[in-house]
Amino acid sequence: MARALRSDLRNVAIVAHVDHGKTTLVDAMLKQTNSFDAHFEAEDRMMDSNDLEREKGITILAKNTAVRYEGKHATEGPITINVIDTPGHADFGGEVERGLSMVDGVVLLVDASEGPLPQTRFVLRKALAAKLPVILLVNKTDRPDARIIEVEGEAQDLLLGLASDLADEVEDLDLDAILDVPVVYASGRAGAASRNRPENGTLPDNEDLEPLFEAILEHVPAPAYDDEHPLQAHVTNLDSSPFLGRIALLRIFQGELKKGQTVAWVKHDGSVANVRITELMITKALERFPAEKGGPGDIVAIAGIEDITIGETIADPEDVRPLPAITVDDPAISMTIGANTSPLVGKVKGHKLTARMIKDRLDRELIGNVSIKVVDTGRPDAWEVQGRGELALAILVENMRREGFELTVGKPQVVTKEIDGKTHEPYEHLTIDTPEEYLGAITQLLAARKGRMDNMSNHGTGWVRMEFIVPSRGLIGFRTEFLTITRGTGIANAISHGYERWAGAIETRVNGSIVSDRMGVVTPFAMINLQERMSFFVQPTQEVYEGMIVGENSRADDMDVNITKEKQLTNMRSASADNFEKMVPPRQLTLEECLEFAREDECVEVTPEVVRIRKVELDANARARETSRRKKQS
Ligand SMILES: Nc1nc2c(ncn2[C@@H]2O[C@H](COP(=O)(O)OP(=O)(O)OP(=O)(O)O)[C@@H](O)[C@H]2O)c(=O)[nH]1
Ligand SMILES: [Mg+2]
Repeated sequence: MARALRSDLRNVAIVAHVDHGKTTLVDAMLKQTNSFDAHFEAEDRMMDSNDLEREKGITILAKNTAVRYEGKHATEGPITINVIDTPGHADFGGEVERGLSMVDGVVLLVDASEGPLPQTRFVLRKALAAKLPVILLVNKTDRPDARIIEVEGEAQDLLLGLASDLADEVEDLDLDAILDVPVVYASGRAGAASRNRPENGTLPDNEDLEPLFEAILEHVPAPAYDDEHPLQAHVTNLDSSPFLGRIALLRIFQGELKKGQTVAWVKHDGSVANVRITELMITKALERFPAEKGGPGDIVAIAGIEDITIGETIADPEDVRPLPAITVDDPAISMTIGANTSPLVGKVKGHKLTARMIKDRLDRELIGNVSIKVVDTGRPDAWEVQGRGELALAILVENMRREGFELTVGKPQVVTKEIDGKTHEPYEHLTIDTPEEYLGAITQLLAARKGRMDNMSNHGTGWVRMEFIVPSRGLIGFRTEFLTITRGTGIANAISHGYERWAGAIETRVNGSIVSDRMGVVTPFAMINLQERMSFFVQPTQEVYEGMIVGENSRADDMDVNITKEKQLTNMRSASADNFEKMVPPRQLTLEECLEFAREDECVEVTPEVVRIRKVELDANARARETSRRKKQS
């Protein structure tokens, strides 16, 4: 047996905190390697290909692309660089972990103004624990508020800190290599990179990405393999196509995989089945092309195995050697997703309504999404879905809604654990950047949510950075209030901090709900009469039902109102045209805002057309009885 190298190949993942410019950098890498035909119209953030990604402007799924580098540093012929673009938002951390299982090195992007943030730490820790070499890329040097030297220093400190943290956990960690990381300065948007540090707010002194490609070729090792080792490939991602069905993305570690070949498929439960690879594809730029075979180090897509899932192994039937399972961090937030039980269910024809359809859809999600779990609730029409964070779960609901589902979604809750007989709950490490003037208000807000300050630093620019350790529960519904307090200027980022003791009751929303006391249609007359004491979420002419929440009270308690009241008109001409002007425009809540708003006894009705908040118990009398019963108890 002899060790060999695929020197024509490099596998690298781009990792960073959210919005630091990963996907934009990949655009530039694609363009500068002539990955497209002359007539191809390159867009911005090409890898963010699904609808929600484009709308929200963030990456949700890790994706791979391949560029063929033929530039001046490819001295021994062209080199294929497989590039994995990963999401930066902490809720999709599971995607990053999976992305790392495909590569031999990472480019760690850090925004030249924001510096390392919680997710930077998270991804860097994962990369170092997997012993992947790191290239530090200080990005967006063109930002007028760039502070390049400081940010570089902060990144080095982070590396040092993590390396000494990990030294005990990870065997033979190469500390010297970690501390000697190559630094590249870039503006991904301008497609420019250099090894020389630019002045703050300016572009690098070189106008293409050659220095980055050079660093990748030099510091990311070519995939190594053993030339007599039997086939070993890991399923790292899934996709589907209308023609080919389920597609599995594999990283081949050892041996060769050919189209038409029969291989051993090692499933999660340890069982092994022989299957035939009907189709094999390789990625070039944004598309997949049929191919005959793949070798060690290659990332290939295969079709023909309908039930294959992430983390499973494809091996040689004669000599089956399974690869280790891919692990991801445990989910922290859960919510129930079930059939729509509101009186307005199925108003529009053709929606997906049944519990069966919902269960099938959730089961399908489990296959491609390693970071969620589905748990039985004991009810036939609702399931508990657990994920890393609120956003991850909201995205699932949003996707289902677009596919035509009607759902009832419960308030997000935390997933608790019993440790030594005591209840523990998940905590977050929250980093806040804000203008100094809001410091007091934010400290108060977090104290109410049981957060404790861990660190505070003043950039000297009128902005402060505060770090808190806070129960995940305290962050449910946090964002809306935080943005109000900081007038939209504050930036808050959270990342898992593990489990600690249950922090006790947290009061998140001080105002009560306004509940419609009957079914009907909202009238402007009723809204104008009520608006002094409350703010509304509904528009005139919108349909409402008993138990539906139509607004937020200015006091703490809930209030049932008739929002369908008509004005008694004696004279048609005095109709209320003038009144309309007095009407305060209602607040339009997004799905995420609705989920944040809902209290324990409330839930959210989701249909492709509307999102409504409602009481779990719709009947006003039943609710009143329950309230008085609880008052008596306490
Ligand atoms: N000034 C400046 N802005 C940039 C640069 N590169 C990207 N941006 C901007 O930064 C924002 C985020 O860019 P993305 O490429 O989507 O960032 P990302 O890291 O992929 O974000 P996620 O995938 O959601 O984590 C966009 O508005 C870009 O236009 C740069 O070099 N300079
Ligand atoms: Mg992105």
